[in-house]
Amino acid sequence: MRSPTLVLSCLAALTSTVCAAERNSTMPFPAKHFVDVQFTPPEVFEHKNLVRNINLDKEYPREIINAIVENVSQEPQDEYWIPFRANIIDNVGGLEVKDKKDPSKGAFPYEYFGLAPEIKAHTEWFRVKLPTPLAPGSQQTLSISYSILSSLTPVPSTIAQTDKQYVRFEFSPYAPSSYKTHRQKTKVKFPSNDVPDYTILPAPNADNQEDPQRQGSTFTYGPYGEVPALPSVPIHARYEFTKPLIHAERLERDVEVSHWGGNLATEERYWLVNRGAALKNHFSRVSWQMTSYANPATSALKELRIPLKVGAANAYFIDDIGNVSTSNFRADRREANLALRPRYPVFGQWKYKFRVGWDADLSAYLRKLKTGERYILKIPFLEGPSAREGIEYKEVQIRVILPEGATNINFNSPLPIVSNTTSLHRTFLDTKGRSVLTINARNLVDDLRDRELIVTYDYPWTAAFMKPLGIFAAFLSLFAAIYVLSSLDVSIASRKVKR
Ligand SMILES: *[C@@H]1O[C@H](CO)[C@@H](O)[C@H](O)[C@H]1NC(C)=O
Ligand SMILES: *[C@@H]1O[C@H](CO)[C@@H](O)[C@H](O)[C@H]1NC(C)=O
Ligand SMILES: *[C@@H]1O[C@H](CO)[C@@H](O)[C@H](O)[C@H]1NC(C)=O
Ligand SMILES: CC(=O)N[C@H]1CO[C@H](CO)[C@@H](O)[C@@H]1O
Repeated sequence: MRSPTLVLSCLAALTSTVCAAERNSTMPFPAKHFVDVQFTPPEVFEHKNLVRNINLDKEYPREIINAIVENVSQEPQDEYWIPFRANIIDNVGGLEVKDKKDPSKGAFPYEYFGLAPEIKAHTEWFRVKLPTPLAPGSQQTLSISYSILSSLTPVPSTIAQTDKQYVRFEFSPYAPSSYKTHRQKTKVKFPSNDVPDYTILPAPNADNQEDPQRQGSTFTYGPYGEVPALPSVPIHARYEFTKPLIHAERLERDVEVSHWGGNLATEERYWLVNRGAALKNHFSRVSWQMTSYANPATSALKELRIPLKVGAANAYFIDDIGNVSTSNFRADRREANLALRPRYPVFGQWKYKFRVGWDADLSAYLRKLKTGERYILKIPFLEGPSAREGIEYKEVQIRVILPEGATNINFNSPLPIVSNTTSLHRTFLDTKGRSVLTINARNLVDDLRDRELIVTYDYPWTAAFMKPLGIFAAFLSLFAAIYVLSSLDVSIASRKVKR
């Protein structure tokens, strides 16, 4: 059985948005500061040395840049600008800038700067605020990491059912930089040695060798000597990636807290698309079944595994047709794993829409503060599937549905968010309605699934009685109505008898 409150709210009305699985695609865009067309960041820094690693194991290339930054101006500086091509910046996810030598300081805050949409921009920026200004002449080593979503294109764009899939990735041999860089190199780690096509630069690297240098599945572009700010040299590589490119256009995640039932109910609704190469011919189930025993690499999505926290129970998996029985939920004292097998393998360009849900013991997530009536709720920001090939999320909406009477709601997000609202959500038998914290985020990846969202709120003990009282009142009026109706019936019947 699901939590009593969720069942009630689902029964309540088909209009209830807790249960409605309709997609609402309008998503607020991250706040952008507008700059002038001629704008370029002041060149107050230089990179003394820079090493950039691009990892292509997953469907979203992950980049880590380690740069020794020096202030070459006369003043202390605390604004570090990172440029991206305008068509890429919208797909940059999970950007984090830290002090490489002191990661405990945490990620530095940043803001997005660009041109008005009607101007065709070439470059836009993130402006990172350093917590302590860098004194003139002094150095700091920054570690900049991010993923680029939707950046792999299958080439060829159509393949046969059992073919290998190849993808093309466009990048630059130079790190994105608003500043002069004295020495740098870019290491690209491919998922395998099967890289049939890649750019060989016309000039040798700074060590007078061919550029790039190949070593197994790792290619090194550079080292390079001095490179000016905002370098632009597009290069590409095409490599084997016979795995699905799982892209969630949207994820809606509802987490409902029920003090009364001691339950934490989660429901997640997914709109997935496989961005891989389309099938050249019709899908053949016979050939699929014949080859599936050998479990060959495939560009189709066969299964999604969701590792849940120990204690998860009552899992369900429903798609457009209904309950999907080919799923498997294994839960014991050590693990809780939900394996979702869609009804059909999801090949390139196919979509799959479904929802999953489960219950958990609230006490594992909620703590009451010693003083007052304040509670702390710690839940994963993202809890969906974990896949070796990666899963990317364009739009994510998280709704934390708190009990009726919860007030003074605050939260601490482990990831940058786009917007947040707190509103009242009324369901069946609610008197005032429950407080709902809604958080919108974009460009997330499954790598970030262990981050914790912390929500704090006041919940006076009197509020806990509102619910049973409300139900009591509702039943009372229901009985009163039945009584009135039945007495009406009696009178009609008795009149009939008289005739
Ligand atoms: C969809 O978004 C619009 C605009 O933000 C809002 O008015 C509407 O209520 C939303 N619909 C649902 C089902 O959430
Ligand atoms: C859905 O499937 C599960 C597991 O097979 C089953 O226990 C449950 O009763 C089914 N629910 C519905 C509504 O068919
Ligand atoms: C949440 O929204 C409010 C109002 O729009 C805003 O002031 C606040 O900074 C937001 N919080 C976060 C963490 O973004
Ligand atoms: C005021 C000051 O010390 N500025 C220094 C900033 O950094 C450059 C390069 O190291 C020095 O040449 C400046 O003297």
